[in-house]
Amino acid sequence: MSVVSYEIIDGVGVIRLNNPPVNALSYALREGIIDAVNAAQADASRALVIVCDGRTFVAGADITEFGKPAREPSTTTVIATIEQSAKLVVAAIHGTALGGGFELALACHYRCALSSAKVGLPEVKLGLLPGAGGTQRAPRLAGVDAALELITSGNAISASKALSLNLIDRVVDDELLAAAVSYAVELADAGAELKKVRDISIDPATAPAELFDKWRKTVGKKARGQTAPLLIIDCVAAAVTLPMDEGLVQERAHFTSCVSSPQSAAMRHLFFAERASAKIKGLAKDTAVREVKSVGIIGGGTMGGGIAMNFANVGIAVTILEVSGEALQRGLDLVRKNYGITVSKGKLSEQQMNDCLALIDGTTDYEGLCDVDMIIEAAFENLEVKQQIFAKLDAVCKPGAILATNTSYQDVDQIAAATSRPEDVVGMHFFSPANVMKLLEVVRGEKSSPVTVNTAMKIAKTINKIPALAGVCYGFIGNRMFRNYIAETQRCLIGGGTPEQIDNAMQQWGMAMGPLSVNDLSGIDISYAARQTQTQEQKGEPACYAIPDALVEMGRKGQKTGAGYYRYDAKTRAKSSDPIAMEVVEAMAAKHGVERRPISDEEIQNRVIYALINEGAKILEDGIAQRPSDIDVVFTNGYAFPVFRGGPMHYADAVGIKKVYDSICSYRDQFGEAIWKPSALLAQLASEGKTFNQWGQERE
Ligand code: 3H9
Repeated sequence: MSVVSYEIIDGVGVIRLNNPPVNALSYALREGIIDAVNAAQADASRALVIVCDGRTFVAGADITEFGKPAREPSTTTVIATIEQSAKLVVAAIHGTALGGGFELALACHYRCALSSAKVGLPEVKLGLLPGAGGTQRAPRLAGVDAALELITSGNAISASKALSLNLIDRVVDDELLAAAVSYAVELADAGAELKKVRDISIDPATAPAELFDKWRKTVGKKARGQTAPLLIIDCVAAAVTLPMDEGLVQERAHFTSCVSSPQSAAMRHLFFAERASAKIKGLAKDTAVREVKSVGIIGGGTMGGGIAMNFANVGIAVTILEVSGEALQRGLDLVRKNYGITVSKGKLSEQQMNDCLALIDGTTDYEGLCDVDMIIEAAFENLEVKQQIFAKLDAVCKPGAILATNTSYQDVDQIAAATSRPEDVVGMHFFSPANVMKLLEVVRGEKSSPVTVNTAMKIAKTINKIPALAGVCYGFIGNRMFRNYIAETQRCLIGGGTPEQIDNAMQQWGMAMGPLSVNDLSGIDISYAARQTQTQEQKGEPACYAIPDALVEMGRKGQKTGAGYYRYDAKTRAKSSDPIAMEVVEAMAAKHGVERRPISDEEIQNRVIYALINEGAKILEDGIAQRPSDIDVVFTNGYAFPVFRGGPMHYADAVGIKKVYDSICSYRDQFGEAIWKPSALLAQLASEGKTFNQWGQERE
């Protein structure tokens, strides 16, 4: 079937696009649109409507075509053809008009949308900028400030918001095609002009230099290290000062440089990785998904409360179980407080907050959970405690209820063994703050049934999380790797670095915060407490935890005590370096026989990131992660790994596997095999000249 069809309805030529799943502007669609618009010029139609079949209006350029040789007609040619049509063209938008799709709509003379539709220019999330006129047309319609918000955030906006910004002209509630056709008839009857956005000029007084400076500062902070956002600002500035065609030339030049940049390659990799990670390899197509209409949460602490919010936000009823009425009240109060903060930021209405709160209930009795469809245990991180809880759940929960644990380290199989139905048990590991962080690590136990795992993976999408499937091991994917990241940070610290140097080096590299500042923020005492229950093997070598142990034992638990690796001002929380912390570092180095030496920023960056990569490769060898790209999804969505580096495994591919492997071998020679044992998979790929990506593709 052709991807573009054409018929005349009530005198209006309807160009219908049908390129599943999201009507991406692939070659066939581009060619079809041009042919249809050109052919319609000579027929009896009075005006044209462009409408899409399926779930959405055009969702943008076909991302799979980037990096391949360009093929005419380009999206730019499609857009020029539409804009130059001698017959008036109306875009009829449903679903999401995104990127090149919204740019196509902006080239139409009028735009009509369903009230449920959304529009946006998300290219920045792919390390790109709108390359088909978006940076020139959006500010001409919406003004510079609103356009910069739209394009630098990449977030889609509702039809009503777009209407208020002049980005669309009419919003309708249903019957989109009929409404768009009658809109076109109405415009044709009135002899309406062919409104071309390019003809609008922007009053320079509305776009002073200070406005652009403000945006450069904001974007420089929010998207530190990324190239595209700053180029977007340059393009929008050009829309103010240059004629349209010159602005388009500048936009195209910047777009072209972004498309071929390593940053965009990394972010496009993540786009597909995030979709792949939701798929369970080898799962039979007809595997059922259990319905989840109600959820029980064990534990109303920060984690339990955050998890509860995810479900209430999408209309799923939640019952929180706590050990006492007092603890329960504290938990419910915390949830209320968190919603209140969201309301005060204007991100939620009072009504929406009340609707969510009405869905969250509490109990202190396990019997209160006898009817729920899914239980997520978020209790104290201790195997025995969790086993006791699961034995109780086994006794009260209805058959078929999914029994999930939010454990970050404990053995899911041993937890499942406390029940008579291990097939219903699964790990669902949320990341803190659980109502914000996008990642959900789903842990498949030895006996978890396909239906149980499938349900856990599917519910992730319902609650707007990105799932990644992991097998059972200490720390699963994320924390197993993160332990190596932290351990190497500690080796760099005790071996010669300072907290400032290490944090700056890692921040420069792209991490949102340096590892030691993160530790101060979350509390050094948390991992200290965890270590008290760990075996020596789990703890690793003493040099890796001697410094944090000493700091905690001095009462320096991080920001909450005003001191940790740094000192914090009691009022402003401003951070400053602290000679006492350095005394601890030096004393611990002496105690553990480590000779401190100057260490370069590059060495810190390489050692810390290569430690992650080496462990990631071992995780693949062990079959704990399904694919290399899943590891990238885990790290970028759960650990603030910079998206423009694409995740640890993509980064290894970008650096070159051989180079990473050789460096790891040299660290092994320097620091010993107990710490730096190169992964066998890494060695294999290095000798075969293959990337992780190729290795993963071969196994799909
Ligand atoms: C651009 O437009 C540049 C222009 O400025 C310049 C041009 C010169 N291409 O997300 P889903 C696939 S840049 C190719 O699960 P949903 C996706 O991989 C582009 N494939 O569905 C998945 O495949 P699979 C700017 C695409 O309903 C399947 O479609 N546009 C594209 O949850 C379903 O996707 C964007 O960045 C694409 N553009 O969400 C929008 N989009 O089934 C990107 C999707 O094999 N797309 N696929 O895993 C989206 O944000 C979401 O897909 C959307 C639907 C919201 C549309």
